[in-house]
Amino acid sequence: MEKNNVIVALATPPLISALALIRVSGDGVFDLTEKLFAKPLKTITKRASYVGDICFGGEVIDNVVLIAYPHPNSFTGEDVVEICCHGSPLIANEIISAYIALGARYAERGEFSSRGFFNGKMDLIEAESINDLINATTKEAKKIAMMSYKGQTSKLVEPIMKSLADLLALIEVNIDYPEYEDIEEANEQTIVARCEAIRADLCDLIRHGEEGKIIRSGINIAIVGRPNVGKSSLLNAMLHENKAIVTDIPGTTRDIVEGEINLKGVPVRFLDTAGIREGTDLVESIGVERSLKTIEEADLVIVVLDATNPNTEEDEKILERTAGKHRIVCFNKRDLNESVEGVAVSAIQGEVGPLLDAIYESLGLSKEAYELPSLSNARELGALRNIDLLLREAIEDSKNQAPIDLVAADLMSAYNTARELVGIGATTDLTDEIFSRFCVGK
Ligand SMILES: Nc1nc2c(ncn2[C@@H]2O[C@H](COP(=O)(O)OP(=O)(O)OP(=O)(O)O)[C@@H](O)[C@H]2O)c(=O)[nH]1
Ligand SMILES: [Mg+2]
Repeated sequence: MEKNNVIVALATPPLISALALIRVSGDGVFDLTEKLFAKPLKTITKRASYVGDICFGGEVIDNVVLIAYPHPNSFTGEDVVEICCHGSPLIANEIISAYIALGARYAERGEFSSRGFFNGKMDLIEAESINDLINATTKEAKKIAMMSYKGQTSKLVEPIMKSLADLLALIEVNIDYPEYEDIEEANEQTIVARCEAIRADLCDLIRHGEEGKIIRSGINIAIVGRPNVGKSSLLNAMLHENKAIVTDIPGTTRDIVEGEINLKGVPVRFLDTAGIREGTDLVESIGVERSLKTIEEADLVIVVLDATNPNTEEDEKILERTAGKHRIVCFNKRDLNESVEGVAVSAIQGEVGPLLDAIYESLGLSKEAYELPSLSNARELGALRNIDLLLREAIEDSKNQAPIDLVAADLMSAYNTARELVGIGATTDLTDEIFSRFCVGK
């Protein structure tokens, strides 16, 4: 990405709508804009808004609202212009083309946010949260993303960074001034105790992060069982929609049928699968293969049994196959057998509450998970786990009387990982990877 040159992009979808927003940012954006919009922007010192015509090649393109943000008080930290025009893709294109004709270029994905990050307007966690904010599908996921956007999540990393820096400083002083008696000795006991204390905080962060991840991204649940136990009926009952075909013919479902619900703020995606049995026709056996693959990939498996006949050989096989998975065994058709014990439901009567409760309970979410900021995306959780791994190595090395330099090297890597987590000293490979997941205009 070239730095500082003027970039332009449509920030709203390219559809007919009431209004559209175009963003332009970079050194010289006010110069370019003055060629299209007859207001003196170069002299402004504070954010200002105008109403007027955008003209190019002697023609009026549109009458717009234009907001000018002089640097550094803008989203990117550069001079920025936002143009709110009528929501016609044609008008938006003409304005963007005029800028490009004057020397601007079309922005790459996430380039506005990336510039904001490199200009110190936000750290990496805050920048990533913009994507989470836009992609959140539940109120709860949005709330967690907003906490990150407001910088509360980044603050979680500060105590870890500080404890690591303190420990590194202590080791350094001990190496440099071994003769000093009035400084704490960096012996095995001190190092192990301090590393364990940091690990305890890290483990809390990882636990909260995993809970946050569930609230943010939800979970995938496979509904499996032998044919005709009522898997598709169960899916329909939970979705309150006749999404999957239901018949009394075994082997009705051949492909995966998906549906999503919001379960107390958690996006839960159900995958209804083909009934698992042997010796069927080609299409059905491909369906069965897909069912088995879905079991492997799901976060949680619901094994559906028929309450009137829950112990067939096929049932046993499915129970065996799913034994190692996070699973819930659910008895359907309770209306035909009231005495069945365990998680029992009647899809046909729409009585699926016990199953939904069991699903929610199995997630093990604490109340605070909805209220507290958390480091919950894959990159953040990966970094936390790496720091923990490095700390465990430092503890091991320390206990094995390894040279102090080796212990310090582990701790230094842990410290750098924590810094990179918030974006300090982040490599451009990492930032390119992150910002490329954004949309253009963001
Ligand atoms: N009495 C009763 N019948 C049910 C219930 N749930 C489903 N059924 C009936 O069981 C039959 C099979 O239902 P499906 O939902 O198609 O079963 P499935 O497990 O998806 O079957 P396959 O797709 O063939 O694997 C249909 O006749 C349903 O009406 C229930 O709770 N009670
Ligand atoms: Mg079915």
